[in-house]
Amino acid sequence: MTKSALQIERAAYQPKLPKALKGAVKVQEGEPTHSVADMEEIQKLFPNTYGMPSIKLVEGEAKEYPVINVGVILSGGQAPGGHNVISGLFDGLKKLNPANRLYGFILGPGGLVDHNYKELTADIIDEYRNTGGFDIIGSGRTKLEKVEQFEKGYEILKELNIKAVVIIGGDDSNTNACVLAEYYAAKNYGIQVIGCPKTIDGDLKNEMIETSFGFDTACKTYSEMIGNIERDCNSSRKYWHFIKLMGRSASHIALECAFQTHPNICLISEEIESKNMSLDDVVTYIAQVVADRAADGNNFGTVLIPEGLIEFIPAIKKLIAELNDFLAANGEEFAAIAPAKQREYIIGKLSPENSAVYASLPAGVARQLTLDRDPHGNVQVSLIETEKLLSEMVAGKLAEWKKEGKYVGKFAAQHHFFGYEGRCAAPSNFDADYCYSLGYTASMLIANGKTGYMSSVRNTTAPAEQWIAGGIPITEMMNMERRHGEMKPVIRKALVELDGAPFKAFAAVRDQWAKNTDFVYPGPIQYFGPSDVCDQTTKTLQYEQAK
Ligand code: FBP
Repeated sequence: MTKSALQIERAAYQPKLPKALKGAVKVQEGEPTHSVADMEEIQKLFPNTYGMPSIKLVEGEAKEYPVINVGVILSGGQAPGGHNVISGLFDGLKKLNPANRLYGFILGPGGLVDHNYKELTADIIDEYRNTGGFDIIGSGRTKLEKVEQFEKGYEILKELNIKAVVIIGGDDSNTNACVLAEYYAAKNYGIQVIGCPKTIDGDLKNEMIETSFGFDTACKTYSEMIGNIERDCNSSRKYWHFIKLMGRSASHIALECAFQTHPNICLISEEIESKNMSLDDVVTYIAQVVADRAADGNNFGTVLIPEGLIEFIPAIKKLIAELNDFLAANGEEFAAIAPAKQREYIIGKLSPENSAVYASLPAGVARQLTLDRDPHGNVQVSLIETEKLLSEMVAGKLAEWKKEGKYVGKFAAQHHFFGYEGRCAAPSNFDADYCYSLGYTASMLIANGKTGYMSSVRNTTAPAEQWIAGGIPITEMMNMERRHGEMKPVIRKALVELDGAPFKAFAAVRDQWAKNTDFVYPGPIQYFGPSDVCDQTTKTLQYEQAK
């Protein structure tokens, strides 16, 4: 692999570890845990892994550990730092016993089922230290839920004498990890399963999981680009830039990028839902800011739009819920309908209320809502061009206001979607350290015989030395939700909390950002230089931890 000068320098970076992980480690158990909701159902579904205590890793006495083979899987969307989770896991395993071996399953959970794997040796690991991407073994979205899949996986685990599997993934993938851990425990197969919290979306977090890895780097990468756009925008003063940002459901990425760049508008899906706003309300809000700025002579600005917005507009959310159930039951019949007739077909099948909402949507968006779901049953919101939908509707509203004499300005829009641009960026120092620590922690949970746990590293706004490593039972994060038309146990997504410190801080300043041009241009992530430039965590984490 040809490397850039930065990659060569960066390869030598030694990620920081919490103090407790630097030497021999022992487990300190906390109180038994309960699921966040639906306790009875979750306990019934996970009799072997429910109620386990949370775990803290503390300094212990050196001891000998038997040789163990471990498998690792990268699951779901890419997130900066995945390679460091694997290098931390590898280094931890080798420290426990140099004869330990690590196998990577290729292209996600499918690799386990299809027996597609490779051994990850020191030479391979060294090539990937502190790099972005998941290309060391690739990733995939295969959902592990069927007994045949678990059994196929077990065949290869037995063959390779693998006693533990680490699944690096988001909420859906860690749900898979939990189901797999429970199955192998119930069968007494002697296979441990440990999860690691990954996703740029930032929605896999709770009391014990402060942040998912990749959120830090992805937000900094998007913020650099938003800052560049803002500077361009403030230089030519002739465009409104509509910027959609990844984050399937939650608006954490948009909110964090807003803190870093001070756009004129940042929509927060969770607020739109709680205020029961219609699409027209959202359009009116944006158009009003555009009109107010135009009145001050400013025919330019920036709007940040969370990717999942459309699903949070209550009327559209109801429509999607009915569409999900309908398509889960009638997918084949729908697929057989000629594309030109599909809209009409759906209108005829939905309840009157949802049918009316569906009929009111622009054709492109209506079509996108019926496209294939991902393997977890989610609408693929990254395919819906909300940024164009909104800017077209704002243009329409402004044209009406112009006729009525309520608006005197010029409106020209540019569109952007930042998602894939940030998912494989070289990890920031924070993500490099955090991921390495998560992987290293996973090795220690394995060595201590744990299964059904997620690797956890806390106190992350303090210097890495003071981070607290441990494990949280995955069942603690679970509740029951409707998926593919059925109630399923899943990890509860952490959405933006409207009474949380980050949102409140944003709400207090957004009107000033709307009126004034207070753009911030954060520039690129820095890997070498002063600590207050290179080691800053996200503002979201700073607000959350300050409470
Ligand atoms: P994960 O939840 O698996 O981390 O993926 C999140 C994400 O990056 C979303 O932000 C986005 O909506 C989605 O993946 C895109 O999926 P795909 O990579 O399959 O296009």
